[in-house]
Amino acid sequence: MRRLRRIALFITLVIASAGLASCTWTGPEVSYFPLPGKDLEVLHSESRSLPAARGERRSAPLEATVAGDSFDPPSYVVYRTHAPIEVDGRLEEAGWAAAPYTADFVDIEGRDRPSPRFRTRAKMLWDDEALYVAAWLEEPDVWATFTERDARIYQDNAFEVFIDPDGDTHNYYELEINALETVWDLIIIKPFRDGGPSISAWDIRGLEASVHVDGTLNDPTDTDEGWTVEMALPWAVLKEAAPGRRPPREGEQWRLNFARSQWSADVVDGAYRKKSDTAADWWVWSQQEAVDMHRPERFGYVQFADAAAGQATVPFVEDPDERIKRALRRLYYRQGDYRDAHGRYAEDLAELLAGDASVEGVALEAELRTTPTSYEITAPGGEGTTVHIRHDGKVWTTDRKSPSDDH
Ligand SMILES: [Ca+2]
Ligand SMILES: [Ca+2]
Ligand SMILES: [Ca+2]
Ligand SMILES: [Ca+2]
Repeated sequence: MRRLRRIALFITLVIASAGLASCTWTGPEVSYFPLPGKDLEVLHSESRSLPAARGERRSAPLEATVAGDSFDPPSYVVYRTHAPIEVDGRLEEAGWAAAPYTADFVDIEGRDRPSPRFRTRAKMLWDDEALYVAAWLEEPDVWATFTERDARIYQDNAFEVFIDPDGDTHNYYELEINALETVWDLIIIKPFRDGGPSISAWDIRGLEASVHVDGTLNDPTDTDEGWTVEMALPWAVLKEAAPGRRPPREGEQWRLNFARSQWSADVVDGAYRKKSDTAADWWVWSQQEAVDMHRPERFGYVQFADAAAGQATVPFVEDPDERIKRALRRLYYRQGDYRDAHGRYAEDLAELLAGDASVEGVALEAELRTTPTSYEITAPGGEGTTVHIRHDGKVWTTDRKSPSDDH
């Protein structure tokens, strides 16, 4: 234990020497946070040395990471619609009326941050053709500027969807839309912390996306109510990175998150002008614990139900392996910090204080295999599975009886 303390102290000193140690830590995982004023880059083009949110700097020694995991992911059961959805931005279909709203969006850094100024909620439905997404964004000043597909839509006020069908944190989709119905769709091969890249040339062929403005667009002379987004994302595209390369089935769960970028604007000569010296607010369905949407392990859970919306109430069922994945994710972050401090990955789980990595009482019996350039940590999951995580963050499950898998 004394040796572990020394290691932790050493890491503390390394962090302190980087000028980061005087900060308060509120999250469960060690990672580097963005530098002030760089939150756009964090969200959309970052390497692992993340810049910090809103001028804050936070970090912590390994010893401080043994606190409980504050991540309490939201879940949503997606029901079927049997009547067609007309994607016109108006949520007038009976299916939408019967579909529940998600919880209200919260600040991207979590519930300890101030509540969003404006309300945002979303709904989902599905049928054999597509996943349907709807959102309501309260907004007194509806404005937008971008008109070209694959522009950096988040630099306007935008609604964003992130989908990781198999939950491995690699190969996930991002879709953004502004009030002019301009979209940016892309696939992220790996989160930027793990090397990326993202590919904007990837398009959701057959995507339908519409906006209805409850008020007036780009007209500051009145006060608007907000805007609604309605979208159809075809399974023909979403299945590409899905388990079995097929649409989901009853009971299956995908990882998904929603976000909203919200900028401040002035009115100059009768038109909106985005404030250039103010960072955006980011409001999300599933909080990310940092100003970084590219932590797919923190997306929410959606479970697909064959029941039609309004016809039944299907309970969400937590997969016990997900808690093991959360514990392994802590070790992944600790390995990254260990490597930053020592120039190599730890070869012994004790060096990562793995005994403190369990999540909510779930026993973690992890094994670590380290090579000079990589590592993989495994742990038994529930019902005969083994859960894996490796140096580039990919996390997956195999059947313990047949260790071969498709990864
Ligand atoms: Ca509609
Ligand atoms: Ca994936
Ligand atoms: Ca694209
Ligand atoms: Ca207006």
